[in-house]
Amino acid sequence: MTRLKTEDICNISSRVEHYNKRLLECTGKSLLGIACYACETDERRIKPVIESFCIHVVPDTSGQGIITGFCETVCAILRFLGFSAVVSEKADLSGVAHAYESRADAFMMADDNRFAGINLKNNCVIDNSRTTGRAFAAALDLMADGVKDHSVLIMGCGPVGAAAAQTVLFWGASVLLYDIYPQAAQSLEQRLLKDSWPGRKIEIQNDLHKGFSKTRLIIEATPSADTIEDDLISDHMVVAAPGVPLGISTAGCSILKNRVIHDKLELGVAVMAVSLVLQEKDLYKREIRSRKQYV
Ligand code: 2YC
Repeated sequence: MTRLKTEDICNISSRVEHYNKRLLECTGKSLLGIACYACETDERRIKPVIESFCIHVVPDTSGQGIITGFCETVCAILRFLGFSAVVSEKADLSGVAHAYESRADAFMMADDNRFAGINLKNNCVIDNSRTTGRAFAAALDLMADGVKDHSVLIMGCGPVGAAAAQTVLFWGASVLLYDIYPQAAQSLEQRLLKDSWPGRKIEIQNDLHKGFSKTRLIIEATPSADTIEDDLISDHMVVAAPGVPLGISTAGCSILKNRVIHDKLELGVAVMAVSLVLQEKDLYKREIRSRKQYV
């Protein structure tokens, strides 16, 4: 998991409107629209609830401590979506206790290992890695006019890539699993094969060049830069890239134009927030069901 730096996130708040417009150009949906699509719900159902849904973003001083601007950026994304969100004046347990005492609907918090949202009414825990994988799978599905019956190359088989793989499988795609550490791809393959995916293939793809020749649909979820070299980028490739740093160069992005989506917080936070509102009953239950098969 890449730890964000202040310079990674310092422009997000001021550019969220601009990013929203880019998402509309690339996918036909807004940040909220993509989040609802990822959660298989409808904006009309969510919008009436959002304004009164209060989320506290609680600073966490443990481990390597506070990332300047992190909580404020998460809060700005939530407010852009229409949520009643605040950065807690208190950190750590004091901030969590304050969220309960002020009857917040949920709180979000990130230490060095996890970034999670917790619904204080039903105790649902929403994990950023899972929501980020789901969010970028949704963005890919929208940019590609549907992943169903296609293969998707999953670059990076960590928690984000795993969630993206599961989501595109849900939506009828086959997956090619690539990781710089073959055992990471093998372990994800084994976990995914515990579910049944009739008519879909789950294959390990050790050779990236071959992977790019097999499919134009890519989830780039690695923590490395320059994983997709410019000369491998074709003008019909579609890339959803949750990996930090972005694995594609500026030149590569100008070849892809509206067929590449990347951000460092926005989409994952948006799906966290919608998932918290949804009470996660259906999605949560389905994930629990499938997670039982993963453990
Ligand atoms: O400011 C704070 O409260 C810090 N404790 C926040 C630490 C976040 C560490 N995690 C990350 O940088 C990112 C997550 C946003 C998702 C993956 N890595």
